[in-house]
Amino acid sequence: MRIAVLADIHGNLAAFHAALAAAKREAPDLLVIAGDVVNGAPDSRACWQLARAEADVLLRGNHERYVLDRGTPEGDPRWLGTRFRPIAWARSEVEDLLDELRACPIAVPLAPDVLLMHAAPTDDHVSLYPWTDDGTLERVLDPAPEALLVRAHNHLPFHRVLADGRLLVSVGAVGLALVGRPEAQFGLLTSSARRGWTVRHVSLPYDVDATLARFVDTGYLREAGPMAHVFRREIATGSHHLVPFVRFEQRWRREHGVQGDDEAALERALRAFLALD
Ligand SMILES: [Mn+2]
Repeated sequence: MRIAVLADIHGNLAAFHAALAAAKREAPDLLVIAGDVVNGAPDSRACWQLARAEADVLLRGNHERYVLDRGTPEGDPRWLGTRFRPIAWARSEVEDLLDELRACPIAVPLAPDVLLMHAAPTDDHVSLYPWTDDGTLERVLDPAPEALLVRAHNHLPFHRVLADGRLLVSVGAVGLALVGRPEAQFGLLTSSARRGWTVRHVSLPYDVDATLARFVDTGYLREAGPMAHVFRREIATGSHHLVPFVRFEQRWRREHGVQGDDEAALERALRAFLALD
């Protein structure tokens, strides 16, 4: 059996097209998409519709939750502010598709011995890394008895045999690679009687300029403000910008005595941040 696992598309349609074409060339028995299809790059709607059409199994991730919860009692009221305008954009893209997003699970068994998750069996947001300690892995993954646990979420392709012999596979990101270069990544799982489950982490070039142009052409860059610039730069470089910027901004605000959530302050922080690059 062969399973292609795509995830973390984040509205990046050019990367999604490239990963889909490469995955289909492998003629997998199942093509599955493990969440975070929306938010980041501007094409949340096109990506969601393509995911729904192409995936044998479709999960939602924490970014689908952000979009679903925005402006509802479940949503964090702070998220109505300037820095979360990309989520407002993504929500407006899929406003008539919210029931579809809501209907997707965060984890689902693919076969008797395989569990597909966005991040963890009962949590769409927990971070697991190659260096995460055994105790944390055991606690987070304990509810899952399957021999093969497949997840995404951290945009970092790795796999690891757990202390109890289960195989944990974390696939890379289709649309927001964070390995130091822009590329589309997905995972290819193969089972054989002789070797059991094995994984191949695939990465391939895609039309990055096409995605960067969409930020301008759609009006997203103007509409969603400074945080859209941060996403754009993350895609252009294939490296962490969002989390480092948020940390930088907190420190910068303290040092400059800046209060409030206005766009001008956020833009000044962004200019200061990018000057450090
Ligand atoms: Mn995620």
